[in-house]
Amino acid sequence: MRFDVLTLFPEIFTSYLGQSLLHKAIENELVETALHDIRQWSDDKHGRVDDRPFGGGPGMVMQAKPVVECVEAVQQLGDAPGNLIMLTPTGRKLDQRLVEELVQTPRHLLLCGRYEGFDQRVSDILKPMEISIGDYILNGGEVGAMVLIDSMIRLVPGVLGDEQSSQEDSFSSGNRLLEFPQYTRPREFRNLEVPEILLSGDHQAIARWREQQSLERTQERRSDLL
Ligand code: JCH
Repeated sequence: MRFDVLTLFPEIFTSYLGQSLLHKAIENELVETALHDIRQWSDDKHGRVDDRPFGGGPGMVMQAKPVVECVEAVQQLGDAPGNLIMLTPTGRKLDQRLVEELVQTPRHLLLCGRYEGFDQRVSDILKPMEISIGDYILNGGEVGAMVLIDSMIRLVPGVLGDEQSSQEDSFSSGNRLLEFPQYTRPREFRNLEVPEILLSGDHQAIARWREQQSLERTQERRSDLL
């Protein structure tokens, strides 16, 4: 899986990409990432890529020319142009079903804006897949791009230590229930005991208890999932 990230702030990604799970996946050549600074496609001597909105209003808009030219240059790298994704509050809402769809494609270009977003002609020309990570406004696309990378690499075989765990997650297509509660040592903490059944060694009974907990939690917290 290859990600090309197009952004005005590539340094936002360096700490995240150096994180151990992802770092190992990059070392093992399961994941490849490349950062591209959109400002390098500015033709302005001060490196500006934004301008005031036609029609007036607050804030600035990212200009079409540097963005479109940056995307086209990055598409020329590598063997396939890749799937172009624009992070935007007006896109298709991200959910696990969409994540599972996206991992079927081996290369993605993640286009991150700033200011009040892009000149409409970026979308008109490049026809990107427009994705929102949720109904709230961020200051730019970078956090959304990291959410996309993070949710997708979990599904790349070999990236997680344990192949099963991503399939058993809440929201994976085989599982429509919330996770059951988990416990680890010690058996007692601040007078709170681990449920007796988890210490019983009765694997069938444990599986039934967990299923019941998942159902109750989903009913109470996320009845929209049922
Ligand atoms: C973004 C902004 C006010 C945009 C600029 C680029 C994505 N799910 C999600 N929430 N927010 C984003 C997102 C993605 C890219 C950009 N901004 C800031 C601010 C806007 O209109 C009122 C639009 C936000």
